[in-house]
Amino acid sequence: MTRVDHSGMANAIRALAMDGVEKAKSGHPGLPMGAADIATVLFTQFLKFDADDPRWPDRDRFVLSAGHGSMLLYALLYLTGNPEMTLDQIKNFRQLGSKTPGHPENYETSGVETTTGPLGQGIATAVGMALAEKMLAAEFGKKAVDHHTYVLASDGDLMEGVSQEAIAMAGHWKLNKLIVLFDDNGISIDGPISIADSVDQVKRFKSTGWQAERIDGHDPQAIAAAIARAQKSGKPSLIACKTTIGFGAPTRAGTAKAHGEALGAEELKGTKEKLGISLEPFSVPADVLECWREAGSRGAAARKQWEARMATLSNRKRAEFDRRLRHERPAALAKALKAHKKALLESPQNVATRKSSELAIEAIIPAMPEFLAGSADLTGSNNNKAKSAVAFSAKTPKGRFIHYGIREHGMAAAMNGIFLHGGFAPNGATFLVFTDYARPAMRLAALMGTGVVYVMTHDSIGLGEDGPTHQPVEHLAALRAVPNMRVFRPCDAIEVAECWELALNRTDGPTVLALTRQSLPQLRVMAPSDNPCSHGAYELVAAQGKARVSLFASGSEVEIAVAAQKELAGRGIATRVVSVPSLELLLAQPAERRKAIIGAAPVKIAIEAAVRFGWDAVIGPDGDFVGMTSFGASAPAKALYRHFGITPEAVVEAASKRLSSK
Ligand SMILES: Cc1ncc(C[n+]2csc(CCOP(=O)(O)OP(=O)(O)O)c2C)c(N)n1
Repeated sequence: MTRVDHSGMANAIRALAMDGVEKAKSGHPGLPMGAADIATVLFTQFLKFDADDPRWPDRDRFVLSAGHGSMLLYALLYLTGNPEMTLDQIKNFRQLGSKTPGHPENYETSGVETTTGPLGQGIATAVGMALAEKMLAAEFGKKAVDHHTYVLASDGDLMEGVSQEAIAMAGHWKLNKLIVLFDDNGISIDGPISIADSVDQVKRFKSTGWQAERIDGHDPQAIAAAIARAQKSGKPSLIACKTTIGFGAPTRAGTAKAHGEALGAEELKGTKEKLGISLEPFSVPADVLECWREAGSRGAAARKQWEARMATLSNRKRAEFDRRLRHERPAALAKALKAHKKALLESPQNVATRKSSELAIEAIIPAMPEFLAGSADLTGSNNNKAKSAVAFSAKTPKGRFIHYGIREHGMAAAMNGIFLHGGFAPNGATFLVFTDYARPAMRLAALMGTGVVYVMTHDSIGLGEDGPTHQPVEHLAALRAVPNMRVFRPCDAIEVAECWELALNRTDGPTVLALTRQSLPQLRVMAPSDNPCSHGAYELVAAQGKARVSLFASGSEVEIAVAAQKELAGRGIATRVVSVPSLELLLAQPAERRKAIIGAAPVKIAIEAAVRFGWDAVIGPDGDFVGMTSFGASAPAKALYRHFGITPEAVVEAASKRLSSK
């Protein structure tokens, strides 16, 4: 550093963090104050970024995994000159509508790569980003893709279980461009972490296939030397940076008191005096700001060089790269699915929907090179690996199927990172019941709006013998309750193709495809270009005459509804069947359409091999529900459907009872 020394620059971060938290009267000053030296070295000497163009595709990614330390990131964005991060935004920390929310939100603030806050998510998401970088570089070459992913992680990040899943994958895949800076301050909310943890993080990471070392996190030379070593490593790197939380605070430094509350006027004054910072709130000396702004524009040259390199690619390759990064789907996708549906109509497939999904994937893959499937060790059961798909590995980075291992949570978090990085449309698979193991990352997907697809097979008691531990009953309702999560439970091969199409074209939020283990008949005899699943539900079988009964069902229970409809019609009771591949999408339709689909039949019955929760919105509190009220049991599927009374006979009986009491 020339005119301004390192500590002057680091202190600018500390000052803004302290003042921002003080004004908001809430927030976390301790981490930004402790990690300011690490961040200063990283941003001024290593991070490849251009503050003027925060979305430049070949920028290095920086993930603040310890999202509670958000003021660190906001201070860096302001100091380096991100056009949207003004000083007023810093002053509005944690206020409604500001670009400085309590925890970093990727959809609120340019320059924030991913939402963080739930500890462990950031580092796990970053693994997905580094994976996407490696795969995209293998496909488009280093001219186009050659950047690092840096993470700042805290004790809490490394204590969370998902971090183990994530680092194990990164080590196994040799994601050597992933560099984690561990803010090793030994303090969490309850006090010193020694009260709850005695893991040697350096040994832990080393045993997981990482390069790992310990340094003094307040020594700029040591930080720089360690990052330089990490950049040369053939493995992902952990740099455990010993720091003092709340660095500089006279009484709170090094204590849990520095973690998550404003310092208060006296402590703040004392800190500023100790560090030689102006007492004027939100003031950054002009020469310090100038140096920071230089750091912010340092990457402009690298960006221009990248643009020059991109200009040497063929027009076709360049256009494809841009399309992929924009998450724009290829024109060939719609054509491929249209042909696939036509073939299904000509030659119906009475197979499990997981198998129909495999058939759809086989049709999709040649049309969509960004399709990136994976499974948490259930590949043969989830049916989402195309025959042609090669497994990804450190040695085969062009492989487009990912064996995530038995790591549902790590898989879901990595998928977020893959999508956020850009260039791929990730889908990941396990059993529906194990969405419980992936939920925190699925929730973040919905919050951030990542267009990922979860291929969730074995979606009910219909999976049979594995029993209640494996049979989801509450999961559909739970997933439907997540805002911006789309849940599809298709009933046959045509609906599966339609739902895949909707899922892949949804790039602003995640989609769950709930698929069966057991075979189902192909019920659909038409595949109109206006995809009926796009409304969430549609009339599959019309009533003969004015309907007295409407049957609503999803997935495997549509077959039951159709059988009941036949029986009721035979008895002269006009009955219609409404297939409901997506309950929440139906409920989100404009009122007129929703009313038309739900209809006005006096008797409404819903059938789903799951709990009733949510269905009242369609059938009303007095409508009949044929489904589950308890956990399942271990037995063949047919026996279970009989045992739990989810049968055409039960539906017919419920309808008859209702009609006789009308
Ligand atoms: C999954 C999850 N659990 C709990 C919390 C609440 N929380 C916020 S910070 C924190 C721990 C703070 O310790 P550390 O990670 O070492 O951060 P530091 O004290 O160094 O700022 C906790 C428990 C959270 N954000 N995410």
